[in-house]
Parts: sequence; structure tokens; C-alpha cells
Amino acid sequence: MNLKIHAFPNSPRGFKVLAAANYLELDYEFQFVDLGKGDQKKPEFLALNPNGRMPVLEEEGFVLWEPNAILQYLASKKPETGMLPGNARGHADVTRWMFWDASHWDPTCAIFIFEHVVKAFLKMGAPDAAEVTKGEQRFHQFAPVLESQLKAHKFVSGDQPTVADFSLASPLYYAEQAKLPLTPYAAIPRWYKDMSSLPAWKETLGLILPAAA
Ligand SMILES: N[C@@H](CCC(=O)N[C@@H](CS)C(=O)NCC(=O)O)C(=O)O
Repeated sequence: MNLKIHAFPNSPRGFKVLAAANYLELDYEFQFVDLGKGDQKKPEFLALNPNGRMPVLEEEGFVLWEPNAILQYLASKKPETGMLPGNARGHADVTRWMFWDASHWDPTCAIFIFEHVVKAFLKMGAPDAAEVTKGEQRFHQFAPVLESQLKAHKFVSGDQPTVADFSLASPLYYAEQAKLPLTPYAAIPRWYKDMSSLPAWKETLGLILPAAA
């Protein structure tokens, strides 16, 4: 198999890449990176990604890190799916939402996932109330932007899923456990229900380690 994906599926950043690869029905080898055991600090992994972070894609000597870049690369293999539009404006719109994810949505959701999920998983103690308050302020700053987009469109960039949806929806599988403050929003949960109903999403959820699921 030419395509290899190194990922820890319990992390939304690993999950999004695996879910998209499954949705695209790509033939790939899954290499489990156990973050709890420090696989990401091993010299052979650092040789692939000097940041010491997953996910990483490898294909015949080509190495790519940063999850949203990997998503776009995977989508480019199946242009007929519309997962990454070929026209300049459609492509830019999807890219815009993926940059927005990396700048705002992912780091905001990560606060809740770290405080309520990762700390429990790694036995690091109780959530830090100041961090959770900061997370809530940011969440209610950014979630209305996504909410209003999803009130107007079935998916983030129109009527069909793109890699932007895979990117933005992935932290939501922890919505309950991470206590994401979703109560004021209706379109975001409706959209997540649509995403999580995709067979590829369900298949990928099956890779998550039971201790955190
Ligand atoms: N911007 C990151 C995105 C990926 C990322 O943050 N991965 C985290 C998990 S959610 C990771 O692998 N962390 C391992 C560590 O910090 O030791 C990258 O450099 O690729």
C-alpha cells in the first residue's frame, strides 16, 4: 500500500484525517500513534514530523503534516467527490473555513477537550476553572459564526460535505464528554448529526480507544 496515515484516532486532529480518508474510500495503511505512550517523541517519528505531532501522511517518500493540509491532499485524489472544489472560489471558500478552524475553532474546542477529556485520560487532575471560562468566552465568540453559516447551508460550504466539514466537525464527537457549551445553538448539532450519520464517520469512531470514547 502506498499511502500511510500515522494518527491517534482519539484526537480530533487525527480523527478528521482518518474519517475523510474513509469517506473518500482511499486505500491506506493506518499506523497507530499512541500519544499516551509517547510514540510522537520517538526518533523515527520526529524524522517524519519534527514538531512531534500527529497526524502525518506518507506516500512514496512524500511526507505531509498539519491535518488540514493532509485533508486537502486526500481530497485532491478524488476530485469527483466535490470534497475540495476545483473552481477557484469554491476552493478558496473551503480553505477559508479550514484556516478559520486552525485559527479559532480547533484551539477553542481544544481547551474543553484538554480540560475535561485529556486530563481525565492521563490522570492529570481536575479541570482548571479559569481555562474553562476562557474557553466559554471564546466558544461564544466563534460558534455564532459557524451557527449562522449552518442555518443558511446544509454543510459548511454549501449543500454537500467538503473537507472543511470533516475538519470542523471532528471535535464534536467529544461534545458531551468535553462539555462543549452547545445549548444556545441548533444548527451546529443538526449538522453534526448529519456528519456523524455518514457511514465513514461511524467506521472511524470504531477506531477510538474505549477508555476515552
Ligand atoms: N498543528 C499541529 C496539529 C496536530 C496536533 O496538535 N497534534 C497533537 C494532538 S491533538 C499532538 O500530536 N500532540 C502530541 C504532543 O504534543 O506531544 C501539527 O503540528 O501538526
